[in-house]
Amino acid sequence: MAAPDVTVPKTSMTSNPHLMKWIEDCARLAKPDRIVWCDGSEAEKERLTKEAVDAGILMPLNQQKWPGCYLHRSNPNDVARVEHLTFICTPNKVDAGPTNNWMDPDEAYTKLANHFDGSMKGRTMYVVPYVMGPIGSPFSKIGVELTDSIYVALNMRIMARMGRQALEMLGSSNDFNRGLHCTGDINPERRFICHFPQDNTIWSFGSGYGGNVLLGKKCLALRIGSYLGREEGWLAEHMLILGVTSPQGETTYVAAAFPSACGKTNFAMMIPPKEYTGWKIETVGDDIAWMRVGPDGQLYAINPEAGYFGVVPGTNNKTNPNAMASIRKDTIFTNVAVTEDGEPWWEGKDGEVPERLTDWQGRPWVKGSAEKAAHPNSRFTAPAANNPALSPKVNDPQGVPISAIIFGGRRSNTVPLVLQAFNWTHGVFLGATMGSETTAAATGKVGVVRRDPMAMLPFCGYNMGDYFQHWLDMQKSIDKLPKIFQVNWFRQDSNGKFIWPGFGDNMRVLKWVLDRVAGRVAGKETLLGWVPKQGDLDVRGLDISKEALAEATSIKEEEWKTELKSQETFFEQLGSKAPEALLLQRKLLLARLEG
Ligand code: OXD
Ligand code: MN
Repeated sequence: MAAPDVTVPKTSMTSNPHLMKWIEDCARLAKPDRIVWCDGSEAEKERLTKEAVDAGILMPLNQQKWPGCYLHRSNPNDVARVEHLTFICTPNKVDAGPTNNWMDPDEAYTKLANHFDGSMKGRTMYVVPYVMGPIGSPFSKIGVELTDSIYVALNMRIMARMGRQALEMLGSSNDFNRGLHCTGDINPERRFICHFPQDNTIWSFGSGYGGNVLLGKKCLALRIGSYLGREEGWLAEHMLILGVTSPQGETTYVAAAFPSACGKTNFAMMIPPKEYTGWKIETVGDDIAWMRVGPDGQLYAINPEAGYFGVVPGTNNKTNPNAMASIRKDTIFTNVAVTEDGEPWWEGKDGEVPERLTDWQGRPWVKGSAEKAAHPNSRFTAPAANNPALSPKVNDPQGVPISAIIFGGRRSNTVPLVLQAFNWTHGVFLGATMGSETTAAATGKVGVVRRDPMAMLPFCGYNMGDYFQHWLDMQKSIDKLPKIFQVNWFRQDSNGKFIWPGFGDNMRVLKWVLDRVAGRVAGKETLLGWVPKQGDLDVRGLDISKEALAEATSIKEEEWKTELKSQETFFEQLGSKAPEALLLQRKLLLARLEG
């Protein structure tokens, strides 16, 4: 093979031979003009930001009102995750399973190498070392992303513990995720997000959108993470983590899975309603939880991320004041609109809709226009440190003990407001049979119900049947099992209006969850699980009629018969990998329904 045109510059940060060799190999393939090590320093951030502004990749927003905030406009064909172009490349197709796209690893490496070949000519390759998880934590994993995107380097600096600290933690070890990303020509025909779990490797080509290119997030922390979790006996989940402290000072930690753009960030940063004076919610994480059994037999969770890559539209001082505070400085906005005064704007922002804006594609926009000014999947990348409700435990290497796990889909019908599983296996069944209406976070039709088990359909890096079995098996190693719940904030009335107010009022449901965890209230047994007894769901001060509450919590047998059919189709797809214990749960429910 020809000698590399560009040599990897020496750095005082590392001389790790495995890392050097891999960077050399990638440079030989992609042929960048320059290679730049990222150290994660403030000075580096300033330098890269200036370069990005000069190149038109970032646009400064109004620096008086939004200090350190910038706007990035992505290519309009590249605004969401591309599930149909995301592949799990395991030697055997069955190991990726029927819910993932699969490519043979040799074929994938060859195909993508053709795209990567010379793809960084004239460009800089940034070496972005990062840690997912607190520094020095036994939960944490190290990754290095090679990217030609300055936007990726700057976002990774917010989303992960990036730079020198990662190389220090890595030392001379060969145990790191190898991520190679090239923006290419942003041609959807040449876009591939390929995972090679057996090599702890990710190759991403042809996109600049966060979920496809910030490789620590969905690719490492969920797809590769879930694969490693099964091998090593832990769980990588699409879950927020929050701590809730009672007026008596007792803190309980809860993890909750919701599909993309279904309010994880809002729930994780929730401010309880005025009836809950003295209660406090603190955010550990808003998107991903890594959970392991601790020495005391409890399940502990960390948030591997260091920032929030959140959906902007709908965020305001009513729905999420803590998110509003989090994005007020040092935030990168992607695909929002801009006011004439250089402020970011989006649908659902506080205040009047401006008469005139520049829309997310840089075009003039006038009030009343049928088109959205901000893209429905426009995003903020904000440092977790900005969050006024940040948990003091966020950097704890041991994580936080999880007492309850909540599964919640976006369902306009069928699924009641809240219920508790009868036991762990039933809880795994509730998670495994979750359905949800699709959102703008992924390309494709919005609002279609699909099965989205544990909100992991797009993120499970191996066979979904094996994943369910892994969840079932975890029971044996956890002495104090978290209680499992299912919620649905999104039920609609016959006029298509949401019945439950959601947002801060979800505290009322969370309070019942806590009461059940602590054994403070009894539940009412139904076909589906335990639900609040009459009067136990606290609706003090809430403007909701008895009838509406009854509708939000109702269980309609006809709807459940349809639901069970859809569950059956899903389980059939998994063939012999569908665990017997879950099939049995479905049969038992069917018997209860028909009994
Ligand atoms: C995300 C997603 O960006 O789930 O978190 O799409
Ligand atoms: Mn997510």
